[in-house]
Order: sequence, then C-alpha cells, then structure tokens
Amino acid sequence: MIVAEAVGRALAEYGVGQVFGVVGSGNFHVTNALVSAGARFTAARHEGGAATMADAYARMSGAVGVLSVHQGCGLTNAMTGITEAAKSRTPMLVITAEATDRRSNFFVDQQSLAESVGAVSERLSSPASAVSDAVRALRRAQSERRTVVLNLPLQLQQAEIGDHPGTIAPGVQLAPPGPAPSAVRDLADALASASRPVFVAGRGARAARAELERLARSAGALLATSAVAKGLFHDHPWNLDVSGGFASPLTAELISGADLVVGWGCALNMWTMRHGALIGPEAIVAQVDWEPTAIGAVRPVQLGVIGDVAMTATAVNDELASRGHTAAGYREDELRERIVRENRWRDLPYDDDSTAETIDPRTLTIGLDDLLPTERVVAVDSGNFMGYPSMFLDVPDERGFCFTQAFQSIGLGLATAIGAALAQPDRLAVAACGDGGFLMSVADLETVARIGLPMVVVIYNDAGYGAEVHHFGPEGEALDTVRFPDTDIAAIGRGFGCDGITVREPGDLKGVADWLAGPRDRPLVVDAKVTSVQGSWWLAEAFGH
Ligand SMILES: Cc1ncc(C[n+]2csc(CCOP(=O)(O)OP(=O)(O)O)c2C)c(N)n1
Repeated sequence: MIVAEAVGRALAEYGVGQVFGVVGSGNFHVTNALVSAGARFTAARHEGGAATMADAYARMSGAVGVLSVHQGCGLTNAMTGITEAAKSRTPMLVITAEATDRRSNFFVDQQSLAESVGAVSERLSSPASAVSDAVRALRRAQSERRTVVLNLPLQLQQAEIGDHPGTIAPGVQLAPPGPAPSAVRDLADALASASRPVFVAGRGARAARAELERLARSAGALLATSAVAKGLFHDHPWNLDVSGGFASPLTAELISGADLVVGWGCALNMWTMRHGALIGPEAIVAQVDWEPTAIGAVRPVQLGVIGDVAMTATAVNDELASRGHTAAGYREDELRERIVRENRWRDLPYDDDSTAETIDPRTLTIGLDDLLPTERVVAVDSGNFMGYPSMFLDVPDERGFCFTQAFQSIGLGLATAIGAALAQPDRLAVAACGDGGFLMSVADLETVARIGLPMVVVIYNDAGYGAEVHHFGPEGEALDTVRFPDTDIAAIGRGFGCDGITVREPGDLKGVADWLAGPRDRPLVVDAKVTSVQGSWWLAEAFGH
C-alpha cells in the first residue's frame, strides 16, 4: 500500500465520515482511500466553496470538518474559507497535497500560507510515521479546536509501506478546564450585586444552553447571543435574541441599560457590542472563556474567568444557591410584555419601500418567514442585505443558523448552506445571499443541484454591491464601480438545473409556496429584485449614517 492510501484509510478509521473538496492528481489517492473506507465525499466546483462547506458542516454537526485539495493552486483557492474557519476556531482538517520541489509550477510555501491566516500547519514527515502524523493532525483539530492544514508531500505519498501503517499513539482525552473557586466566587459576587444583569452567549456557549438558563434564572439575567450563536435561547421568555448591530431597538435598549454584562464564550467584539455603544457607562463587564488569551482580547473586562462555559455556569449557580441567593433582577413583568411585543424585528412597524418593480427586503423576508417550515437552517452571506435574513427569519435553535462572517468575506453563503444542509438533512436549508456574493460563488450552485439538496437559495438582488453603494453614496462618491446591470438570476438557476423564480412583489412568493408543496427534488433559486433606496439599519449604523 502507498502512503496516500494508508493515510486516507486511517483517517476514515479514526472518524472522518464526510469530506469536501476538489480532486486533482495530488489528492486523488488519499481521497479515494477515504471513500473506499466509508467516508462520504462531496465534490465541490471550487475549493473556496469546499472549504466553507467543511467549515459549516463542522459548525452544524459537531464533527471535525474535512477538506481535501490539490497542491498549490488547490490550496490557494481554498484560503479564504480556511481563513474564515481558522478565525472562527472551527475544528477542521485540510488534507492538501504538497509540491516540495521549488521548481514545480505548483510550489508555494504552504506552511507559511497556512500559518499566515492563523491555521496550524502539519506535515507527514516520513513513510513510517505518515499514518500517525495524519491521525495526530486530526486529533489536534478536534482537541484544540483549530483549523489544521495537513501537508502530504507528493513524493512521500507514493512511498510503499506495505500493510503495516505503523503504531499510532493513543489519543489523550482532554477534560474541559473547570473555573478556579475564587473566580466562581467573584462572578457570583458580581451577579449577586447586579440588579440588571445580561448574559451574552457566543460560539463557545453553544453547548451550554441549559446551564446558562439555570444560572440566568437564579440571577434574574436577560439572555442574548452574538450573531454566531443565534437561536441558542429560542423561545425563552427572557430571550433578547442577537446583541449588536442586528439587535432590535428594544434589545439594544435593554443591553445598554444593564449594570452587568457577562460574555459567555463570546469575545464581545465591536459587532456584538456595537463598538461599545451597548455597554452602559456604569456597566461591569465580565467574560468567561476556556481560552486564557481570549479574556479581554478585544475589549477591557473587569472580571475574567478561565473555564468551560457549562462548568462555570453550573459552579456559579451552585455558589449562589449555597448563599441562598435568587433575584428577579432584570426580569420585570412590564419588560416581559415588551419583549413579546417588540423584540422581533418582523413585528415592528415600517414604511414599505416596495416599488412597482422591486420588493422591500423586509416584506420579502417576512413573507418567506411565513412560508418556510420552522425546521430550517439559515445560512447568510455578507452584504447590506444580511440583517434581513438574519433577523426576520426565525430559527428553531442554535443549529438553525450558520454565520460564517469572522473574515467578513462575501461569497461564502451558498457553500455555508451546503455544509449546513448536509449536517442537518432533516431541516430545510435556506441560503440568503446578495447578488454580488452569489455570483462570486455561483459555481457551487451546480453542487447543490447535482447532489439534489432541497435548498431554497434567496438572492437579495439589488444589481450592485449594496454595502458599498450605501456606504459611499451618501458621501457623494461615484458609484459606477459598484453597480451592475440587472442579472436574471432565476434563469441562471434554471440553467444549473434548479427551479428558478423572480420575485418583485409579495404575490410572486406563490412560487415558493408551490415549490414547498411539491416534491422538492430540485433546489429553488429565488431572484428577489429588492428595493435599494436606503442602506439597511445595521449598515447605516456601522458606517455612521
Ligand atoms: C471577498 C470580498 N470582496 C469584497 C468585499 C467588500 N464587500 C463587502 S460587501 C460587498 C458587496 C456585497 O454585495 P452583495 O453580495 O450584492 O450584497 P449587498 O451589499 O448588495 O446586499 C463587497 C464587495 C468583501 N467583504 N469580501
């Protein structure tokens, strides 16, 4: 057996069940070996898409995401998606062939490339150690929650190693770090003396819903999330939904009125905290994270607790219980009613900007929210439009929303929806993209159609880079570089083998209802010609106009 086959087999044996990628000569054998050992391979049409599919699959399934690419250009094509994954601390393994001969056309310094974007670089170092090197890289991705780029040097891949792949060191089970007792007491003190505490749960809190809700109840805290953890407290009566630029006016009012904000597995970054505007002048900020370097990394905090979120919440709750402390805190009856009435954007009045030719994006999204089944997973690309699907479409839980925006790249939304759909086949995947991000990544619409995903792809089509139009338009700048002629995206969808409809008014959404009532054996592309008279609320705020 050659090294490439042994590595593919071993990775499947050690748990890799789903692989995304684009196959070339350098990753052909390893990918085929993964498949023959039982892994499912999803062929993408662009490595950029494949990387984000693997990332989203990891986020929505809890498994390590796995990507397989060709040496050099295969890897460079994947770099934006790899960067997004690395910034998001997605446990992901990138299996890449590597040209080590500098004279090869495919040569680039792959180790530096990976490290420059915050990924970890690993390499098969010899035929004898190849299998254990690969398994170690996989385990590292999982236990350290890192994006690991595993280089498979071309010549080494071809080495014969017989049927004995060598010894594999046993894996180490890392127990999550518990908080120090003094830190538990400090956080309990802060909660006991707060009268308006708010919890903001981030990515690191996605597995700690029950523990956080229990503690929030003892402390009288209101519950919010960062965008990536949207859905976590779905249906909870004290849920404020997303904190930050997307927040409803009521959510913003209540968070900025807090006297204690606790970030749980959450960086409390400029988006989540609206550049600090959501932190009241007298608020104390606390942060709980199992990664010491995350504490205070993006904003000053008065209290930092190093520890696993669920373990810390439980320990602090026990501490409050041992003191006999429970408080209504921020949970005032009058607020409860306001939350019911005012918390959801879709329930708030607005002036409908629809024209004869275009539909207001809020009207469009509310119409879709009414039609689409509740068991859904929503994936959102970047752009001016992004607040509408993020906030006007309800999601059932934290696995109903996949937000690949740590790198703020446009063009990742469609691939995000593919990874999320494969991770959750029982849910209807909804990809929400701008025309710019969609056309940038359109190659993988073929993937959606080919693998028969019953996906709804909604394009907020304003024939332009709306985020730039609304950023620079009010400043009187020329906008020719960011505006385009209208594109018939429904026709493009049909060309790729999808159903395609054009929406200009609410009545046109009948096409969505008809598709939902049908066999859903082809994806649906909705080319929504949206009104673009003004920038969305979150964009106006981000750019200060
Ligand atoms: C890869 C990449 N290129 C460029 C940008 C800059 N950029 C941010 S938003 C945007 C426009 C997006 O247009 P579209 O997808 O149509 O959404 P809209 O803003 O119109 O709602 C651009 C070009 C980016 N964020 N990422």
